[in-house]
Amino acid sequence: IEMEKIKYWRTELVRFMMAYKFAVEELSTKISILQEEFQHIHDYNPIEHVKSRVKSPESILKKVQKKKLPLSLPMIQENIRDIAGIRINCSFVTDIYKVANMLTKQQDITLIETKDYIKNPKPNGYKSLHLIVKIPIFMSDRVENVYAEIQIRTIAMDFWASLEHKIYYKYNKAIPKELRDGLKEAAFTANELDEKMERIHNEVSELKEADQLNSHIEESI
Ligand code: 0O2
Repeated sequence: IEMEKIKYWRTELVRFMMAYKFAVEELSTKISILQEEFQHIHDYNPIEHVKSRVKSPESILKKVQKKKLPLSLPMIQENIRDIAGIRINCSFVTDIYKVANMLTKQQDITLIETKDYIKNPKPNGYKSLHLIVKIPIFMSDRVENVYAEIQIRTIAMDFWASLEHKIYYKYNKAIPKELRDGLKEAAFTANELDEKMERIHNEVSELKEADQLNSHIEESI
């Protein structure tokens, strides 16, 4: 009987983790399609880089403890919503919202929650757009609707967040004040860079449009 139980649990656990692997794969494919098609139609790619991961069982258990959840698969499935995680880096802030919109309007993606840390940055300076979505995974005998977290940010925001993340863990979650101040200043500088880059990008786009219009006029006369 014990062996039977272990076998059952093993199958269920592997199936549980598989659903998240499939969710990441499904979302990655959706993002690749957007990248390729957008490039073809608009001759421009709003997505610079994509990273994805399935949270490790160790990290899931840590979060279970932190959130004081009972150790049951349905509870984990309902309360830990970032087991499947996708991070998208865009070149410009406006692209972040374009990409978010292109994904959330897809029929099989249900938007559950938006955390806009770009409009409302965290006190430490953290900026990013987080979407909690739900997507169906079609298994052989059932459909699992699983949560996934999509983080969308600029390259500058991502650069900042990865450094802050490293420092946060290096100092065991208690960053000294001078470093915190330094990071806040760096977040401000990253924001300035984002604004400058977007301004230049818009100027170039306007020039390109004017050029196209001019050659169009020249062709027609
Ligand atoms: P890790 O180590 O990256 O996996 P939740 O705990 O997810 O239920 P919460 O904390 O409200 O609820 O979620 P939120 O604010 O959307 O943050 C989720 C993730 O965003 C974090 O995952 C980080 O990856 C990232 N994040 C949020 N705040 C910060 C920040 O101040 N600095 C950095 N560098 N990243 C941040 P985890 O699981 O907390 O951590």
